[in-house]
Amino acid sequence: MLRPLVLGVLGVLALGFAACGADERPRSSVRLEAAADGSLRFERDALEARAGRAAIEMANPSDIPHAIGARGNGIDDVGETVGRDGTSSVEVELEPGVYELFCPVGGHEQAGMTAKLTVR
Ligand SMILES: [Cu+2]
Repeated sequence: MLRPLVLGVLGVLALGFAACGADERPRSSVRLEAAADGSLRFERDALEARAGRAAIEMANPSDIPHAIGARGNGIDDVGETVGRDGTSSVEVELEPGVYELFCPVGGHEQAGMTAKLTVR
């Protein structure tokens, strides 16, 4: 279970966003949930956030394994896959623009498990 998380952290480091030193803790969190009824979607398909370091967290109330992924503006990162009552998260440095949130579990994104994140 730890490996995807480690890879996610390495991904962030590789992108250079963690290189600023002192202030590496997320300043805000963006929360969403997977559909509770097991359908392949998030509860919301559009979210907004402020620019800055943020934790994007997806709670999974369903029996279907899910994870959170974020891409856009040079970010392409996925959190660990979690089952019922788990939370998948990624830490990212958000800049103004539009990001795509998605579930990287096989076929879920293609089935529509996506959400648009607009950062101002
Ligand atoms: Cu999924």
